[in-house]
Amino acid sequence: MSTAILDLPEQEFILPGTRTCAGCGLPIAYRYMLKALGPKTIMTHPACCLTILHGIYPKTPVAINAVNNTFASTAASASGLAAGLKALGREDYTVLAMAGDGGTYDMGIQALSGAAERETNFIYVCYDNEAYMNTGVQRSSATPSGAITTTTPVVPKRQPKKDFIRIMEAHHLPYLATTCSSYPGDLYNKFMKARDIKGTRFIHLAVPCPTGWGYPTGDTVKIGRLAVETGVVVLYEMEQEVLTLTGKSLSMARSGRKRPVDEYLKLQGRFRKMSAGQIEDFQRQVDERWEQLLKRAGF
Ligand SMILES: Cc1ncc(C[n+]2csc(CCOP(=O)(O)OP(=O)(O)O)c2C)c(N)n1
Ligand code: SF4
Ligand SMILES: [Mg+2]
Repeated sequence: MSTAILDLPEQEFILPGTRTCAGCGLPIAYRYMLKALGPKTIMTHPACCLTILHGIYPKTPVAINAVNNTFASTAASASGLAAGLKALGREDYTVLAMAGDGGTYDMGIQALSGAAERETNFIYVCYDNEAYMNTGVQRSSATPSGAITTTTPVVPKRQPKKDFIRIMEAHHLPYLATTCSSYPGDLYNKFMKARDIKGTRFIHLAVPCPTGWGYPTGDTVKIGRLAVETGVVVLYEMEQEVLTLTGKSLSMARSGRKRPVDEYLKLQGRFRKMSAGQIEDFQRQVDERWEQLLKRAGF
């Protein structure tokens, strides 16, 4: 069961006044993540919208220690932090590495893969807003097919989203989970669990982005919920490689009810050029993945 909002710790680690766009899904998620991980957290991140959230040195709204690293080196930086804490006998601290989809699916994959295979002790979070948002919405390998970006401006992206979660699964991690900023209780539970496990823990965090996705800033929570309710994003976790559906995805599996993807696509400007055939294809891909996950979760 997801933790109820009223049962979450009251201590805040993000103070009012971040520099993200109005309606951004990222600070919502980050707020609950840090409530779960607590003050004994050292984080490292490359250039991305999270850097914007962290602010300009020497001022920051974030009340934990943070390292700003270079793009391809988030996991290498986290490996260094983990080794340093071990040498100092301070393994009571959690090392959190966090990067966007561009900084993970594309540029960070090599360092992350190496560290994960060596079972290096950190939590790695890929927050996925499905494009290089910070530099003006360029396509990444996480951008779904059918989306318009500034580098796919006329003809929407043709290639499907890279299945990065399956790539991370292939590393035999002690803990892997997916979550979404629209479900703070689900998100909180998963970070609490990840905090108490050793080795490389990987969390894929879906965060809607009004600026890059083209929807009104007040609809971020609704869009994230629709992503899950249509099966575009599936909430699950894997402990020692055993897959369990969680939260809304679990209740959808039990009820057998899933909304059509069109309800999610039609609310976002980035999908406005999709043809009926492309929407059908998108639906088919979502259905296939959903069926595979149901099977693996024992439904
Ligand atoms: C090596 C390198 N290339 C390019 C950049 C420019 N850059 C800064 S942020 C960014 C976008 C990052 O995209 P993503 O990782 O998806 O995070 P988001 O901005 O979407 O939050 C880019 C391309 C950089 N800082 N370093
Ligand atoms: S571009 Fe998107 S992800 Fe980045 S701060 Fe703005 S709303 Fe958030
Ligand atoms: Mg991104």
